[in-house]
Amino acid sequence: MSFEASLKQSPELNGKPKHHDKQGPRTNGTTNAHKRTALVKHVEFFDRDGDGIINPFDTFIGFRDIGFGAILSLIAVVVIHGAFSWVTWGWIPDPFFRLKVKNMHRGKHGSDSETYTAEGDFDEKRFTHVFNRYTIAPHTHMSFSEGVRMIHGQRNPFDPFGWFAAAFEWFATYLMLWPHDGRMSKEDVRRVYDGSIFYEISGRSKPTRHD
Ligand SMILES: [Ca+2]
Repeated sequence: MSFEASLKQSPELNGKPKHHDKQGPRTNGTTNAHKRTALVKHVEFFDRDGDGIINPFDTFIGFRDIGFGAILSLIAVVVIHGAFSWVTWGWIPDPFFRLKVKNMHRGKHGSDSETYTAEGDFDEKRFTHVFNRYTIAPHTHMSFSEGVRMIHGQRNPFDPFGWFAAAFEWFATYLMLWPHDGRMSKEDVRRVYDGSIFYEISGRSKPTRHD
């Protein structure tokens, strides 16, 4: 939801985010089996039976559970499974447009905030940097128009898919949170990244999995 290129000009964060600051080196682009990334936790909410696979109906139910209407939930299914099934599934595309949780980091697209690293970890420093850049002091909340400026500012050139995906994720986040004063709190946005807010909104209990 991603939910964000002027930042590329930032001297502090010029180039790729530092992925290995805290977690140590990774050997390749696959998810570490012993550590669930923020991105995995974000999408696990939709994998109701915990088998690591999300089918389109799971996504529909998940969106309904976090407050979206039937039509918007259906649009989300088409967008998410249409865009990401083939990148997460493997060499042969899945005819049922299912998603594999462990490969969701392959769906990371351009023009986003780069708060998720390439491996799907949450980059706290990056998150705060982006949030502070597009919000007014004391940088505790983000308004709708600030979010729009962020999406606009984070665009990579010639990346229409990324533009669309980032806008889709951001608008979905705003719609889900639907803040009464029109301003999303930083903490709520952070909890979207690791999916914890999905459980709160839906009233669903969190599965007992080891972090
Ligand atoms: Ca499943």
